[in-house]
Formats: sequence, structure tokens, C-alpha cells
Amino acid sequence: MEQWTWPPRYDETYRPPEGQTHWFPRRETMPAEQRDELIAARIREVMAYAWDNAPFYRRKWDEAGIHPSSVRTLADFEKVPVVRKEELRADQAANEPFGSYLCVPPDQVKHINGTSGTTGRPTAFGIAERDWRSVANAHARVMWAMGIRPSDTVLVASPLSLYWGSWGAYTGAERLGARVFPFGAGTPGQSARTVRWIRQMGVSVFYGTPSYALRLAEVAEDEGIDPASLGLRAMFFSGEPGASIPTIRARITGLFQAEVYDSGSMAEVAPWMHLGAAANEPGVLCWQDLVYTEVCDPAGHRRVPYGAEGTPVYTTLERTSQPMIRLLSNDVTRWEAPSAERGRTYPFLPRGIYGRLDDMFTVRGENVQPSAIDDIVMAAPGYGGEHRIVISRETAMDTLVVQVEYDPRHPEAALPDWAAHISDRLRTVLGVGARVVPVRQHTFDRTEFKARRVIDNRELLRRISAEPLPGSAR
Ligand code: 8LQ
Repeated sequence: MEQWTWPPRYDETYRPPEGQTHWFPRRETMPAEQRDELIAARIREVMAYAWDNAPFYRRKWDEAGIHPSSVRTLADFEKVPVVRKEELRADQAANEPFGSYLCVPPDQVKHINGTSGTTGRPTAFGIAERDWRSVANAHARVMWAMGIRPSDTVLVASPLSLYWGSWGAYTGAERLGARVFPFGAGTPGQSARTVRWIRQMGVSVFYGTPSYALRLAEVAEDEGIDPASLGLRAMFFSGEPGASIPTIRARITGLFQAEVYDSGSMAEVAPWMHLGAAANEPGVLCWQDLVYTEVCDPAGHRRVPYGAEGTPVYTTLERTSQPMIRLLSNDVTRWEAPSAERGRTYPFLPRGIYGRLDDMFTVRGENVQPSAIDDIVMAAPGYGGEHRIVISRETAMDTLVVQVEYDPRHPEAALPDWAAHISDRLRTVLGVGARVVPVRQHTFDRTEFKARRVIDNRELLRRISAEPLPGSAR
């Protein structure tokens, strides 16, 4: 039974017939303009709810001179100020443990997740049972669109601790009626076991990060196992760019001979999988009736026209415990208008999310996203599995060095030409000059989670030059 109510309510016994493509056909295929009208009405309800229950939002909107009743259209909604992650963090520090944007009594929080907190104070997600169920239902629905069915065995191969990504996949697979295998990732020696268990348990669907899939293929090959023989039918990803980056996507499909799906947004924004692709093609759809996504100009936070690049701003339409209303992602993407030809009338991000505003760097006037370098470097025949992007400032100019592992089968004498070829590709495609340095395979650590390939030595330089010299006057 198809539902769309506020607060959300789901029939937990519902499941479409196996052969049906859409979980909720009406919500997924209605004309986009008609959906937008319904979304505007839903936003009013969500904002009124947040106003009544969350001092955080009341204060913020009061200061901006906005009251939920003044937001009548999606055009009005663009004027609502964005929420930054730092604000959430500061609000939680002042209002332990869940912040003053928690809209339910604390005793209704039944699940706790959080950011990993490697930088700054971690943020806690307090999730009421109702929200846990809506996330499960939403994720089941998006996974259904990826072709996942109750007959599948879904391996969750990302950390099963604070990281909400794993739990979203877990609870979605469970709701869909599939068999769930919460194997996790990140424990020493686990990858070799993962490979064996995939075979033994007849796993048909993999969930994790693209970096981890590539790592797993390496481990399988080290054990003499062809990744394609593992029997994976579909692989879906979130957490970092990759599944919609052509070279990475091609490597994964080539290695595993499986369908690849991109998904993911931010952990604050559950259901995070609202961006899951519908067809076996790169890119992701914005499931606007679950989380309303606006691709915005990073300065003014107004929506950019379809076809243009901007940063996603997210509004949860089904969250009752910690609703996110215009949360700024600082990611970078380009969006396209909804088209019925894609089978679902949602806006489309053809290249997925391909970078972050704060990871972007400028070398000699050219803006560069690290994922664009990944795309070129990983396409080189003889690529050895990892690389690092090092930005330095030796004189007044930034320089770019890309250290690339090479396959040991590659003759050493041919390496200078090999490096020159990659360097030429970088210059042709990105317009930046880069020195490419071949390094031995396994020089760099592999990750079981999200890759960190950029080393920005300019930061170090900035810090050193900001410090007073010993003995100098202050
Ligand atoms: N990020 C997340 N998903 C991405 C994708 N598909 N493509 C490119 N970048 C992506 C719980 C979900 O996996 C989402 C998640 O990873 O949440 P986090 O840990 O809060 O990290 C969010 C950031 O990961 C996003 O802002 C993107 O930069 C990236």
C-alpha cells in the first residue's frame, strides 16, 4: 500500500510483487511539477513541526525573520537560511547530548549513531523508532529500484559502529525481505575472510565504499581468486566519489562483473540513500519525496538552473527526531531536470557527487577536483592500485605531484614514458601540469573505508609561516 503522510507512517507488511519495478509507483513516477506542489506542502508541515519542537530552528529562523507560515512555495523556501555542520556541532556541545534540534523527548531516542569525529567534535544522531522505521522503508524502496529482491543475500562491508551508512543498508535490506550479512569492515585481516565468506554464503549483493571494493579485488587476486568468480550480481556504494566516476566504475564492473549503483548523501541526512540510481548507469537520482535536494550556488544558497554545477542542500521530509532543513553539504555536483525516460521523475546527478568544495584546489589558476585526477590516473594501463596527490608550494606557485603505483609486470625501462603519458593526459583533460612519479606497488596503504589521497603540503607551509620565528618580536 502506497503511503505519503506527515508524520510518516508505513505499512510494514507491504512489499511489491517481485516483477514490479517501482516500490511506490505513484510517488516515483508522478509529474515532477505535481510532486513539487506536494513537497512544498510537506515542507510547511516539517517546518511548523521543527518550529514547535526545536529551539535551534526557532532561533535561527527568528533571526532571519522567517516563520514557517511565510514559506508557501518552493521559491519561498530558497530564502530559508542553510544549516552548517559546525552549527549542529556547536548546538550539541551547548545542549548535550543530542542538541536543541532534537524534536522528540530524549527517552524516545532508540538508536544512537554518529560521525566518526576524526576531525573536531563528533556529532551524535539520536534516532527515534519512528525514524528508524521510515529509514528502513525508504532504503528498502531505493534498493528495490537497484533490482535487489528478497532472494538476495546482502553483504554489509563497511564499519558497523557509528557509521550510519552500514546501518541504513542493513535495515533497508532487512525491510526488503533480503538475507542480511552484517560482516563489517576495518578489522585487521578481515578482508581475506570477507572474500571467503562471500563465496561460502552465496552473497549476491555487496555494499561498501568503492575504495573497499577495489581493495577486496586485490586481496582476492592475492589469494588466487578471480573477483568475477565471487558471484556478486550487484554492488551498491556510498561514502565517497567512485561509483559514478567513469574509470573507477569501469574497474569495479570489470573486476567483479557486477552491476554497480551509486548512492549516498550525508549521515545527518538519513535516509542517506535517497540518491540511489535507478538504472544500471552512472549517476544518481534525487528521491525528492524522501529528502528534498536542491543544488545551490555555494555563495547565495539559491538553486542553480538544471544543467549547472553547485552544492547540494538537503531537507529531510520524513525525519521526526532530528529533522535537517536546508543542510549545506559543501559537496560538488551538477544536476539535470527530471525526465520520465529515466523511469522515475526525479532530478538526476549524471556524475554523482564528484567532489567537495573544501577538497578542491587551484594549481596555476585551474580548479581541480581530486576525483578528476583519480579518473585519469586509474585509467592508465599498468596502474598499480593506489596513488597520492601531493600539492606543494615551493616558490610562489603551487605545484602538483602525482605519485602513482605501477604494476610490477610493467617493464621498469618503460616507466619514464608511462609517467609522461599520464602527465600529458592530466594536462590535456584538466589543463594542469603535474609531475607524475612512478612508485612501487603497495607503497601506499589501502583503505577499507573512504580513501584519502590528497596531501596538501601548503597547509604545513602556511602553518610554519604563521608561527613567529624564535626570538622574533611579536
Ligand atoms: N559522499 C557520501 N556519499 C557519496 C557518494 N555517493 N559520492 C560522492 N561522495 C559521497 C552514510 C552515507 O554513506 C553517507 C556518508 O558517507 O555520510 P558521511 O560519513 O557523513 O559523509 C558524507 C560525505 O561523504 C558527503 O558530504 C560526501 O562528501 C561524501
